[in-house]
Amino acid sequence: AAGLRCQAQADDKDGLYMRRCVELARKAAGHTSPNPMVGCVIVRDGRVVGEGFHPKAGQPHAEVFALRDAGDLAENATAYVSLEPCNHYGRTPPCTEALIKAKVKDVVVGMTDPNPIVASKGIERLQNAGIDVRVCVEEEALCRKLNEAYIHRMLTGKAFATLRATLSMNGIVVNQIGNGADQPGGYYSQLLKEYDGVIISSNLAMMTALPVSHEAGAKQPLYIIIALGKNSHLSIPFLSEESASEAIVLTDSPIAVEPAGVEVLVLDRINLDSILQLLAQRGLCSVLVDFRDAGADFASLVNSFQEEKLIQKIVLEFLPVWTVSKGSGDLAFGGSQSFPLKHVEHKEFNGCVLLEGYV
Ligand code: AOF
Ligand code: ZN
Repeated sequence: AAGLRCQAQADDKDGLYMRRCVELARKAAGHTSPNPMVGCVIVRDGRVVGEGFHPKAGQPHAEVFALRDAGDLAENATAYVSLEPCNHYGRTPPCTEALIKAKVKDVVVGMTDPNPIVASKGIERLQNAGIDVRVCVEEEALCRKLNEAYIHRMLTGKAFATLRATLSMNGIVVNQIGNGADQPGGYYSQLLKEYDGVIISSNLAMMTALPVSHEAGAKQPLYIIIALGKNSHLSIPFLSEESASEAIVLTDSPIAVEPAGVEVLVLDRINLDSILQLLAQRGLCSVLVDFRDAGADFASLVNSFQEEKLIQKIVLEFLPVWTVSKGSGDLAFGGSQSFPLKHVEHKEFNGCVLLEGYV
């Protein structure tokens, strides 16, 4: 696709409109899986005449909303789309045909679609119809980051996993999260909004209110509760019978779960690889692994990720506390070898430091 690539124009109008596409796409954050987030802007004579985004799987794609918004003004216009337009009949008809029918002049694409049934066929179809297509190089990384979870699931068949833990200043894993982190606007509340599921230990499920996002319009994640060995009974006090379908329990031996109605999956061998495949098969693109109240079993399950790169991203929160060490029983991530994280960023939130990076 090298020949397709555009250099950013002098006034960087392409970048401006592509960033707007990403902004529109993000309005549906947490709602689109297994589909990607996609935004579309229609520009004619230097003016935005239509905008749209994909709200939810099963509903029309971004291009369709933007073309509807533009009406007749789409003719001879430029369409910006954060992802290559699809060229297949899925739950919805192909966007390429909608763009051709609307007689747009050219199309600027943020990135090609890794979905094998689309993969560059959308671009080819548009070109064959005489539409000029270019990939916006400058904003490609932004478009990839927007859909990092969707891309990962498409390419690996596994859910994109982020490990989250809280550490004291002396590097011990602690079970609380920072002050206000789970309130509206808090980093934890914001994080949950973006993820399709959250993996928690049975210890956490038994003792604490289940993690909830308090952000406007948030859809709550599916709770994936890991119950390993020992216990024959698990009661989840903060889950009502009506909301039993919001959780599944993964276990390696039969277990009675309360409330009734919670799905229990007994797997021969529970490892992170099989869990992430199972979640991807169920249409989850992303999952947050919350390390609070991890017992030794949960900790070793999570620690195994290093061998296979099963976790893609790590978010650590450092609380301004010093843990009085009880000695060997304290949970840490262990190990003697280190590998560097990539694209590391840090933020401050309410006196806590957040460090995030990619594996
Ligand atoms: C686009 N624009 O806004 C989205 C696209 O089942 P369907 O019909 O919704 O098709 C889902 C696939 O379409 C999805 O896996 C991805 O390849 C593409 N999503 N394409 O042109 C959009 N959401
Ligand atoms: Zn489409």
